[in-house]
Amino acid sequence: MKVRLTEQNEILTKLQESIVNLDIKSVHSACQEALAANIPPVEAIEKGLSKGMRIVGQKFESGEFFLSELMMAGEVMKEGMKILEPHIKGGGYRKLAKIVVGTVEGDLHDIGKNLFVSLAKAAGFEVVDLGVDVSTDQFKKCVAKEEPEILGMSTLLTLTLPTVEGVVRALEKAKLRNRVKVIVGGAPVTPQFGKKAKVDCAAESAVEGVNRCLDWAKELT
Ligand code: B1M
Repeated sequence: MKVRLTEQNEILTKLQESIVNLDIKSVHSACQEALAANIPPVEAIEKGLSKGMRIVGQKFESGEFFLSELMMAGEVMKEGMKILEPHIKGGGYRKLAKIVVGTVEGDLHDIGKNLFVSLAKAAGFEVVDLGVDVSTDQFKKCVAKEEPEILGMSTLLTLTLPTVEGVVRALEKAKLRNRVKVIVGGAPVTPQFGKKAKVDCAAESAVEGVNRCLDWAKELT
């Protein structure tokens, strides 16, 4: 058992390092190793790849990495997700509820949002993914048209946090706010921000976010 755990930790470290080293070849092999060692794909993403991304972020902040490295890290992460995501198990499509989701205006980060989408689909939700750089008006119009039970927003930039509050205000103004639960996630999102923005959930991770959506779906039935 001890050996097994050590082996799994080594694979998680390999996943992390493949991101930090911007190494596509090694992310491919480390993801395959993770699957062969029965590491749950979400764990491989959260404890391996995402950890590497946080280190890349720190290197960017300290000036060791530049924008080109940040972009490359995004590509390496996406390669890894391509291998791991099809193995995320769930109940399959059951139309538990409909979720409209997107990354807010001014923000092009989509890896965390895409993870949320994959997990939500695997859990049985119907998902309308609006992509990145979604304007307040697009969110509002889509909520009016699609009538989802849940609206999800992702934001990775401190600068775009106020945009989330703007979307909530726009929903209130259009008398749509009471029709949807609103969930927000992303690196700068905190429970305090969630309260300020008047959202129903400020999720720390995609797993936590989807679990919250599952709780809401149960309340609906
Ligand atoms: Co950018 N970037 N980036 N970047 N980038 C960050 C976010 C940053 C923290 C790096 C840093 O300086 N330390 C910093 C933001 C600082 C801040 O505002 N506080 C930053 C910056 C500054 C920038 C630019 C401004 C750089 C520049 O141009 N000078 C620029 C902005 C472009 C724009 O959006 N307008 C920029 C660009 C980019 C790339 C395009 C090169 C690339 C993104 C590629 C892509 O997404 N397709 C990129 C990357 C890769 C990063 C880091 C390194 C990694 C982000 C990531 O994918 N993480 C990031 C560093 C960091 O986050 N610490 C950084 C992995 C992913 C799984 O995690 O998205 O956080 P994350 O999702 C998590 C949770 O947040 C949560 O679940 C996931 C885990 O389960 N979650 C949700 C997210 N959305 C959710 C939604 C939910 C629920 C949970 O419900 C709906």
